Amino acid sequence: MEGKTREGEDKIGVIDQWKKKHLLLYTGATKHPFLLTIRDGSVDFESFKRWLGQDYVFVRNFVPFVASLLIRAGKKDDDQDNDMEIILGGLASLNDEIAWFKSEALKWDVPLSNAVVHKTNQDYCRFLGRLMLPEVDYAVAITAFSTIEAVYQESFAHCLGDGNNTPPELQETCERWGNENFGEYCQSLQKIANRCLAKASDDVLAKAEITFLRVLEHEVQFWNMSHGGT
Ligand code: HMH
Repeated sequence: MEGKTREGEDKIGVIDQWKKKHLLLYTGATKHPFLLTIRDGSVDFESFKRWLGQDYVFVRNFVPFVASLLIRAGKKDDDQDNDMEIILGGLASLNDEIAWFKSEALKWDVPLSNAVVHKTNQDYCRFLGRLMLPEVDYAVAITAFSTIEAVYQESFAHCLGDGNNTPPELQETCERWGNENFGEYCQSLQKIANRCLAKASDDVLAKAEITFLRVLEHEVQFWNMSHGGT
């Protein structure tokens, strides 16, 4: 079925199918015990500070990855779907995010320069680097991008949901990724991914599914690292 649109899969979308199929892992990434402590207020602030310092490093590696997608979106001759505008918006919000990390780190007394980069984080950043290689299909890289953003959106939105007891100091963090605008942006990314995957060959589709799973595993590891310092 090379190059052929997958009939009947358009309604739910490939990404949502994979979320269902791999629900246990998806839930592990989006309702991780670390996030549940932020939600119920029992969070260890040392863990939060560890997350903050490491995530700053991650985001600095994430920017070139997103920039590589912007370049690829600009080269596509069938970009009638505004991929460029959506990815550019993502880069703009990453610009804000880096500034936010810097001011938040000052507040929490977390050193950002010369910080030791945890092995878990290094592995995740290397994974991002590999996704920038020219042989990686746009559909595969966009799937990773969409999933990376969605995990944070769902994780932090859950901390803001009914019955939460999030510490006031962490409210802003949760809103950064849990807010409605960020949710809509994630929906747009998922739409791009679904559109690419609907047109993808079986081979690319299989690679994208593995990449989806790898992202979830890296996200779980990242939370584990923050939570327990493992
Ligand atoms: C580890 N995953 C990680 N950090 C982030 N900032 C995001 C996803 C979302 O941008």
